[in-house]
Amino acid sequence: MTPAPVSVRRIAGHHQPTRCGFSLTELLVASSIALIVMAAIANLFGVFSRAMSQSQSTVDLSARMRSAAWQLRKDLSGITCEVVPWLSPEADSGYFEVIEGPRRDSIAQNGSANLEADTDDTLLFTTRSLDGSFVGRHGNDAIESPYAEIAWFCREAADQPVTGTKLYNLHRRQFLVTAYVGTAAFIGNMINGPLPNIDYDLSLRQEGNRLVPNSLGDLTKRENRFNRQPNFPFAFRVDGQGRPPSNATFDNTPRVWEDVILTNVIAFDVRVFDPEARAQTTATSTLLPGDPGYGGGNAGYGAFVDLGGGQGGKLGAAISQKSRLTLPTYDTWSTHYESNGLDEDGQQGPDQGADGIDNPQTYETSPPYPVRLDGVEVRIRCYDPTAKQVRQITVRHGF
Ligand SMILES: [Ca+2]
Ligand SMILES: [Ca+2]
Ligand SMILES: [Ca+2]
Ligand SMILES: [Ca+2]
Repeated sequence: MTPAPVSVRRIAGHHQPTRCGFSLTELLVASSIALIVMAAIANLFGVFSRAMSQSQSTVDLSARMRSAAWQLRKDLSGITCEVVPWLSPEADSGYFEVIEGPRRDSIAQNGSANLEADTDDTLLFTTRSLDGSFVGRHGNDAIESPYAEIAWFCREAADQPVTGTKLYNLHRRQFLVTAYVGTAAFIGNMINGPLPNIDYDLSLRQEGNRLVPNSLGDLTKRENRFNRQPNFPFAFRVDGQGRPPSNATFDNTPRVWEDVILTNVIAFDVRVFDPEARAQTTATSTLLPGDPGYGGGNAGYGAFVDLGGGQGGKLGAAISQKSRLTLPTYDTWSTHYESNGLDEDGQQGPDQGADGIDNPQTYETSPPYPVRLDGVEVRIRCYDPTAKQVRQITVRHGF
């Protein structure tokens, strides 16, 4: 069998009309469609990149907050002293101090756009490094010590990226406590009084025109600690806004930012554990002293509270007048005020309590709260202007 021949059909004399281009209408429609598609894609990319940068900034902020909290936990774990007043300088055990500024955590939530809460607390203490030594600068050299005096506090940031919410930088100053004794650099031409010297990461006190390195025992005495006023009770120096002054930081120096451990801070709230403070149970929630809406306790005892916050327990009460301090402060204090030959209370001559009878009632000074401290809680809260989110991390430490 032979295959059937393929028949080819030709249309003779008939030509298809040829097209040389598109009509104007077609072009307009096509380019409009292209524009709409491109706009949609661009929009999609915008959404993606916005979401990306938001989640990235959230991740960054969380990581930075975790790292700051880790440092704070490490510092608190190494505290060199028993947190029980009175401490004797001879015991060479350092100190622990909390200063509660007047701002409260509940301030932020009174229907205000400003999320700034308790940003005026200060935490100061001596600590031992649990992994190796602290390293600091001594001129152009590095020095090391297992001990350091540490200060944590906030200062308003110079640049405010958002309007309506005030952001703070959290500073951590670190001064090595070491038996390193004077070179010529320590004599004569050095810092005077409260100005921190940016070339020396040492805890120093001034004696005449000399700067002398502090031991832990020296730091038990309030007058030798970081950033002090010159007279008893040697309060921590603050500026007109109640903040540590800028010269307590590396701001305005070549070492600016070296002491900033966290930015975008809206709360650095230090609280103390008060075994007598009471929770308040309502129909819907349990409120602790310092929470917005707290109106007095009716439930379990024991809570972290603002010092002097008036919540009923010993640590919520007013500070001892004999401490002569004005801000609620917890301090391990020093026994030497009772035997230093100075008349701190201006009554009955110097050291009237040091008559051989160990009775604190007769002493001329007193720790602001003459009770043991069981623990502290620090709430650090940050605002992320990119993601418009607030994050909080809480560090608790028991003594
Ligand atoms: Ca406060
Ligand atoms: Ca507080
Ligand atoms: Ca005295
Ligand atoms: Ca006296």
